[in-house]
Parts: sequence; structure tokens; C-alpha cells
Amino acid sequence: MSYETVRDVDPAVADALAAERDRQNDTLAMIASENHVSEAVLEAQSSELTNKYAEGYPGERYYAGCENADTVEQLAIDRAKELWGAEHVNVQPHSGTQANMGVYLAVLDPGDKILSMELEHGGHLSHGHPANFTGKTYDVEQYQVDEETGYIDYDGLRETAEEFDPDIIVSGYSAYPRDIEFEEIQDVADDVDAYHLADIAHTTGLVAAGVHSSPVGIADFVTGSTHKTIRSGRGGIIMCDEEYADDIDPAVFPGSQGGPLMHNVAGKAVGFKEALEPEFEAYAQQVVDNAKALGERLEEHGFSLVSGGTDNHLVLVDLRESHPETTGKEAEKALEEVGIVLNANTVPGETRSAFNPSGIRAGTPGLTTRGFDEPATREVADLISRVVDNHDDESVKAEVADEIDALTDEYTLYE
Ligand code: DSN
Repeated sequence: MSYETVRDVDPAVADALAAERDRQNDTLAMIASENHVSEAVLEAQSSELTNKYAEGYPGERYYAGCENADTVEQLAIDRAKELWGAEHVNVQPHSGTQANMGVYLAVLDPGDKILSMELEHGGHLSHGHPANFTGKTYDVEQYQVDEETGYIDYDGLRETAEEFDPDIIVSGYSAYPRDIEFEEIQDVADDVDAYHLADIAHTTGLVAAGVHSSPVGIADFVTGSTHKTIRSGRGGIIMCDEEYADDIDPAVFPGSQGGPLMHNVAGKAVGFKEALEPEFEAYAQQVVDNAKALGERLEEHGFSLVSGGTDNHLVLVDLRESHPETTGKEAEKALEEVGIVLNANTVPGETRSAFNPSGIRAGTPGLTTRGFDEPATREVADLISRVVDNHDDESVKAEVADEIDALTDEYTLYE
């Protein structure tokens, strides 16, 4: 087969790929769920393993020619066990949502009861939202954060669990800036005889590095995404005790997926190896330190943070007090114009809508990968403040865009 590049074959896609690389290089990725993987992870993900079907698990495949697939999957599994301390690991879920689907399918029947955090309060679609398969398949009740403090209302969770009698309680969130009392939630699950699924999609890297509480060994099931704070190949992961291995593996394949995306599994293996290096712990600590610096500086500028700060990689800003006339979408758009890419987000007690909410969510995993430390992150907070304060002022936005250019030139990303 002759070797042709994407540019040779398909200039339109080549242009879009080049533009995306430029976009990532030239803007600050502050969407809390995003990060920048290494060139090594990118290379693994674009390998010839994309061609291979490997239904089954290492050593027990339904197709021939799986020896290399076996090698990378086993490496990914072994490294994940070392990173998170889990007894059993499944690295095949195509995404965090697919990982959750695997758990639900393993232990729930249609109509069974899920108790999870409300989306507006930081939960996730795959925890029971009506538009998601979970909301359509299961009976869902939700708990919330305390709107005064922004922290999980653990007493409310217990009360709801005792009334609702769930089959599974879901912890782990997409827009919750605080550490999580996994043991307290496990106590509730034990008392109401429910399973406990801890979805650490956002914090996989922080948990692996020991800078966030770990649910491994506490919750029955731990799921996650593998491309967020852990910075490996794109996809999902399930961890559990050995006793559940024979429930989980068939629920992923053949239960909810066909052939695994082996090129992504290779990316997971490579990223997990990188995360086992001592530098990763320093990276994860810096992610948290930067998020704290970001939050503190934004507060100095008069912004109000849900829960008053952060323990993890993200801050959730409630604009209603500081900028009552500015919606999250308006802030998101103005910030994108200058090269700061984050997302509008609902806040607890939301008074607008999911499409045009009252908050913005900002994360530091991407900045930290580029080498940002606290002083540099404070500079970004200053720029965020200037833009949100002047979101209609083109000259201010042009000045800030120049400053972002200088920052992205200093903190380089992909060659
Ligand atoms: N879309 C991700 C997030 O931004 O939180 C979760 O799947």
C-alpha cells in the first residue's frame, strides 16, 4: 500500500485537522473535562490497531491475530491496577458514559432505582437524566448540593435514600468543585442495601496521584474517563473488586459494546505509563494548586464561586451576584473570542436555563499541561475578569487577545 498523508487524500479534512492543532496551540483550553495528551498518546491512538477487531478479553478473543491487541490491553489493565489500586479493571468502555452503562447493565434491571446528583447541581447525563438512556430505562431520584454552602447535602442524600430505597447510588460529578466523602455515601448505600457507583470521570488523574480522595476499595464500582485529568487515550474505564469481574466484563462485551477500540486502548496504556512516572504526581498537585489560585484571584475580582472555592481541578462561577446582567453564554462567547475556551454552566438554584445558564465552569488540567503555575494562572484570572467585565467592549477584547497570544507563545503545546 502506498503511503499517502491525510493532506494527499483529503485536503479538506487535513485543513480542519491542522486548524484544530492551531486552535489548541493558540487558545487556552479551560473546559474542565479537557486536557492535552502527549504526542506519544496521539501516536498510539492513530496506530494500525484501529484496524483490528478483538472482541473478548486478553487471551480469550473471538478472532485470530489478537496477540498485539492482547499485549496493549494487558499493559493498560496492569498499569491501571497499579495507578488506582483496583483489583479488577476493564479498559474497553468507549467512553465514561459507556463505562456507566456497563455497570448499570451488570447489576440493574430495567425499572430499578438510581439515586444520583441532579444535573444542575453538578451531576451527569448518564446518571439518570430524562434525555439519556438512564432516565428512560430506570426509575431515577436525585439529590442535591446545599444551595447555601455549595457542598453535597449528605443529610439530604441519606433522607432521600431512606425514602426512595435505591438499587444503586451514584457519586462523582461533572461540575462539583469539592472533594467527596465517598465513605459517607458508602455508609448510606450500606444502610439502604444499594450498590455504590463512584464516577470519577473528571478526577481520575487526581485520584491516581493521591491529591483527591479515592473511592477505590470503598464503592462497589468506580468508573471514569481516561482522557481528562489522567491524560491518556480517549475512552472509559471500570474498576471493581474481583468478586464483580464476572458481572462487569460481560456487561461491557457483549452486553453493551462490540469490538473494543484497540487504538484507544493503546493510548490508554501509554498514558497510564506516563501517569506512573513521578512527574505525574507533581502535575496533578499543580492542577489543584492552579485551580485554587484561579478561584482565589477571581474572588478578589468580585466573582462568586459555588462553595466558595475548590479542592480539585475546577471552579464553578455563579455570575448572578457579581454580573447580574451577564449570562454564562455571554461570558463564554466573549472569552472564546479572546482565546479562553471554557463553558457556560448551570449553578445550584439555577434561575435561567440549561441553554443559557448563570455560571461558567473553568478547569486547570489543560493549562497545567502547558506548564502554567499559580502566578501564570492568576494572570489568566485577571484576563477572565477583564473580559467578563467588558464583554461588549471590542477594544478591551482585542487587548486581552494579544495577551493570550503572548501566553500561548510562552507556554507552548504541540510542535
Ligand atoms: N462532557 C463532559 C464534561 O464536560 O463534564 C462530561 O462527559
